[in-house]
Amino acid sequence: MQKLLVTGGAGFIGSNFVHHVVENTDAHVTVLDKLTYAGNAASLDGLPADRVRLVKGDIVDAELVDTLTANVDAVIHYAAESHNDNSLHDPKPFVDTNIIGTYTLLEAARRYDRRFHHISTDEVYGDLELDDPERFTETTPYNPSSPYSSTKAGSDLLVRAWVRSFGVQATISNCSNNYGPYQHVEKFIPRQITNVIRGIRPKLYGSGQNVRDWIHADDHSSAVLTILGKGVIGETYLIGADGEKDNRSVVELILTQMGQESDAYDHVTDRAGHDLRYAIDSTKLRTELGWLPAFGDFESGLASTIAWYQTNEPWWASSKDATESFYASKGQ
Ligand code: NAD
Ligand code: TDX
Repeated sequence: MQKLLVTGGAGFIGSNFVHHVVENTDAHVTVLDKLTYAGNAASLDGLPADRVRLVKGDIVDAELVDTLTANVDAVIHYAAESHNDNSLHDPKPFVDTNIIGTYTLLEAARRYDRRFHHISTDEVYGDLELDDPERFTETTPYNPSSPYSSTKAGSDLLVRAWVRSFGVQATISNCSNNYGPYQHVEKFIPRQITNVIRGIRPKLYGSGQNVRDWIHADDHSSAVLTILGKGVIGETYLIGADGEKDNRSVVELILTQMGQESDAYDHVTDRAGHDLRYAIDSTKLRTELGWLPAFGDFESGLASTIAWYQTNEPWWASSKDATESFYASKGQ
């Protein structure tokens, strides 16, 4: 596959994927991105102009999506409204982009018979108890909690139906929480890192016992390339790197790695409907497709992420004040 259309390629995980593709393949990439508050063209700075092209546009624009899809071998669909907290305050953009946008792309993939890979989340499975020995697998029933995760679940089901009903050549991956460079400061890890840089105390929702299963964004990218190359059409693959950590431990690690006291954080209002724990069993991807994560060690991945935010303040500075004003208005 030499020509790829990457939707949401100016966002966090999409831009990491574009960097990964340029570094590890010969493919040419067209990025389709609306450049919402979460998109940033600067995340693609430094990439070769003869290999990466950015088209500003909306995935619900069927005419534009058709034109771009007709000219590539495969569509890798990252674009989404991605933040749970926003979905609790204004769900409509989540329905528009995550459901109607995915529908629009599927119709184009169907029309031009293009390979399609859909990027999704472990949140479609709901949450687990802290002491549950089970982890999510590809057969766990869908049970999403938030407007965000319910629209992602809906988009996954559209993909499955388009494979079965129309023979669209699609695969799906559901990944756990990503961390790494280019993540918007609204999200947990970059919010706390940039808070410490700005002299603001980190903010932990509720008790902080909630567990997330962290994976470096570059490992997510290598998994997606593996699925594009070797994945079986119609199959779903869970992506995870055995990175379970409770939120309080992550905040304490950030503080100590940044030279602060480990308890120098505040507890703030909890998220409504806050999922307790996510945990991924990625055995299928590892045994059937031979994928392995490269970033085994969360602490060193976190240290390099902290260093990235320290040296790239111009990338995030303009979003920081608006993000913190929004959180402050919600008591968070
Ligand atoms: P992000 O919010 O950082 O980026 C989303 C990108 O999509 C932005 O560049 C934005 O401008 C673009 N976009 C939004 N609406 C659009 C539209 N209508 N048309 C075109 N572009 C549009 O999100 P992210 O964290 O990089 O997540 C990317 C994908 O990965 C999403 O599908 C998300 O559900 C999934 N995912 C994220 C995580 C995570 O930890 N962040 C984990 C698993 C899965
Ligand atoms: O300031 C904060 N304090 C805090 O305690 C923020 C922003 C979050 N949290 C908690 C909430 C979660 O338990 O940290 C955890 C992680 O929060 P987010 O970064 O908002 O991620 P999450 O809600 O887990 O969802 C993420 O992973 C799955 C992505 O945003 C989704 O797009 C992806 O599908």
